[in-house]
Amino acid sequence: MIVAVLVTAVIALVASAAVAGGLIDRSSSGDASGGPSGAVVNISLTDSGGPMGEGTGPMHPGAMGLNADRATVPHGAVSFLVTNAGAVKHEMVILPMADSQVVGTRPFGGDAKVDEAGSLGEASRSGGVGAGEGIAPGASSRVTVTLAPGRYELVCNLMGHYVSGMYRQLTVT
Ligand SMILES: [Cu+2]
Repeated sequence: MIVAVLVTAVIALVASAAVAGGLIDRSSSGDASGGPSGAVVNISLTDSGGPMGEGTGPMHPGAMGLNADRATVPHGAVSFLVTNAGAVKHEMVILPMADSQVVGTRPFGGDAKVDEAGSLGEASRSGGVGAGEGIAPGASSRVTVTLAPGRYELVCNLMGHYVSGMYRQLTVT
C-alpha cells in the first residue's frame, strides 16, 4: 500500500515536471498525448546570422525571413512547430487577415511593430509552448490553435522584424 502511494506520488511529480518544462501542452484541446495535434506546420525563422538567408520576399529583400513548409492547411487544430535558425531572438504570432488584405503590408507604429489585435496565438517561448519572451537562437517553440477557414498572416513582431520580411501567409481551407 505504501509502495503504491509512493509510486503514484513519483508519477505525479514527473508529470508536473514535464508540464513545467513545456513538454506537455495543456493549453490545447484534443491533445491527450501531449504532442502536437491536427495539421502540423513547420516554421523556420531566419536572419542574416542564420545558416542561409533564405525566404526573403521580393518586396522586402530584407535580412530576415519567416518560412513555412506548407502554405495551406485544413481547418481545425493546427500545430505550429517554430524553430529559430537565426542569430537573434524571434517569435511567431498568428494574425487574421481581412478579405482585401495583402500579406506583408500591415501598417506599423513608431515602435516598428504591427498591431496584434485579434491574435489567435503565438509561439514565443524558448523550449516551450505558447507565449514567452521570444525564442532564443537555436531554440524552438510550439503552439496548437484551432483555425477556421480563411487567410492568416504569420508574423514575427519583435521590433523591426516585420518590416524586415518576417511574415508569411497561411490559407486555411
Ligand atoms: Cu524576428
